[in-house]
Amino acid sequence: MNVILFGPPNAGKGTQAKRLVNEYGWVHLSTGDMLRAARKAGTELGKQVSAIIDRGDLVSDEIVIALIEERLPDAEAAGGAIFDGFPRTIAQAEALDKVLESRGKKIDVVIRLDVDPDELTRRVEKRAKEEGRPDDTVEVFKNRLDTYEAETAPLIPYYESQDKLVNVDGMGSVEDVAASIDKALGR
Ligand code: B4P
Repeated sequence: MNVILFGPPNAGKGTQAKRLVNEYGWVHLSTGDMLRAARKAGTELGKQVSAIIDRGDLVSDEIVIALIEERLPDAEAAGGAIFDGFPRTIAQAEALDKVLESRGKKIDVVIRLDVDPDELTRRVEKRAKEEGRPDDTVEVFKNRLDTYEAETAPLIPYYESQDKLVNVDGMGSVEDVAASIDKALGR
């Protein structure tokens, strides 16, 4: 099973991905986590992307596609993957389709978490207190939301045309959203 968790910044993709991975044993492929880990480890890649992440801009397609490709064998061994925060552009989606096809795989379902902008802003403020991520300021969040609308929202018609998009209400509690995702996955 290959599942994409899709939605605006702070919609709860990472929160739900972690739960699905614990429950079903799939591999969690979060490009955000991979980039933050590279920064923490002080690698060349980490240095290259640090300022981009802090501004709330997108890292280049080439970088994130390479990060994902590297982890696909692990996902195949585990019997599935949760793509969290990837793809974020049409170019990333096309590259993912192509690389999966070359391995005899495909995306099965795209879960879109629907959360209104006021709630997204409340979650930024909450996570800023809990985790202190440098990109969790209201100003950076506004840039991230604009970037989402311009670069990532075009993936909605892309996956609709493949008949893979399922909309899930992301406004409820973490447990309610989890139950809706399970239903969408037929679990
Ligand atoms: P990500 O790490 O993907 O960050 P995110 O969109 O903020 O998080 P998410 O939706 O997972 O929210 P979470 O569960 O944490 O990206 C960070 C940066 O990396 C990007 O800006 C970009 O620079 C770069 N990047 C990553 N992928 C890229 C790509 N493919 N291409 C280019 N650049 C890329 O939840 C947020 C908060 O809400 C938490 O505090 C959580 O506790 C809370 N919450 C969750 N669910 C809730 C619920 N139901 N009710 C109340 N609160 C909830």
